[in-house]
Amino acid sequence: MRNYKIASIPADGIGPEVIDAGLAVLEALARREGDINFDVTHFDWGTDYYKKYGAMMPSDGLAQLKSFDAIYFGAVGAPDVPDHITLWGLRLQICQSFDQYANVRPTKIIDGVESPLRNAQPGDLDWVIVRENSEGEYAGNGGRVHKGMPEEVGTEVAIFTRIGVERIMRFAFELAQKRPRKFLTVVTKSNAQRHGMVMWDEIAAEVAKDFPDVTWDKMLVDAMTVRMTLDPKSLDTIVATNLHADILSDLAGALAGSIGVAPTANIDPQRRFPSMFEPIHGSAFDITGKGIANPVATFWTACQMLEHLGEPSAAARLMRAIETVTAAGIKTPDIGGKASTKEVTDAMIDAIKGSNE
Ligand code: GGG
Repeated sequence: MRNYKIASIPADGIGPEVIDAGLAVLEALARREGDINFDVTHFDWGTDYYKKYGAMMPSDGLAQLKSFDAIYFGAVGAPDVPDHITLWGLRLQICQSFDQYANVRPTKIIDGVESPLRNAQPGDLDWVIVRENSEGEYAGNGGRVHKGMPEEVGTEVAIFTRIGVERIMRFAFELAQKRPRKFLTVVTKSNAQRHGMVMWDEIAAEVAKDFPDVTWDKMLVDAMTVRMTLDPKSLDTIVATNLHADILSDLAGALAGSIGVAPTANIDPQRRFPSMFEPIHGSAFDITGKGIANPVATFWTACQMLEHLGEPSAAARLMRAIETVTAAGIKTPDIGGKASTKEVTDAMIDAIKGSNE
């Protein structure tokens, strides 16, 4: 029996609803596989914890997480606490402290889910966006002086380091190399941002020399939104800065049908720390407690987690179950269905139980 220690942090809003669904499906998957087991520990960290204790997680939180094989994360953010406090206090704290510098965001049109793009079919849009996840616009470098005065100044300084850019570029080229099309698009804004972004372009060209079998091109981020919308088939693997990729991946999720199906993996490729798996979507307080949160992104990120743990066949079984359920029309309202979170989850469990070897 292969045993995996999973830290579950559902956190805020619909996070607990989708993580409950994800854990129920993982349990069914473990039973179906027969030789894997998930040993899950729950952490009640998040905004409710913050309201009680003044911090999003305890001061030894990272030490508590360090020995886990993976972290299964829900969503962070609440309407009554500023977003920069909740985000930096938990999600970014974990990503940055555990040097999860590669954020991997696959997007495709899955069976039974309709893209808002006219005539787009499954296969027409099949991308992986690699988001630099440790620095750039999220370096946390900046400050405010003369608060509230007319002469107030606020700075938010993006930091790009050669080490940071080179390692994400190498990761992206390696990922592109493993995909059938072996094609990478490097996104920057190096016309207007003439320092760090020009360095990105230069490092891309240097790293590309080590990957002669990977074809690559460059796009400015504004033009990239047009290409994603009008020519989705022309893209495959994409690498971009922390902020650019954050924005592009929301667009990608929407073009594939809904942000509710879009997964993300925060990876430490060197495996010094646990990696963290979550839906891209946030806490969605507008639908919290209504029982209609789409759990598909949380199931799909569990596939990413299984691949990271070295369980590709279990990951493939789970992905097949997702597409069986969506193809059968068992879908939440955000992707045009009428099913509840529980009905989708129950259908997933049945699909896993009934799946072939
Ligand atoms: N599950 C993802 C999540 O909770 N995201 C919250 C959020 O606001 N993220 C902002 C960001 O990652 O840039």
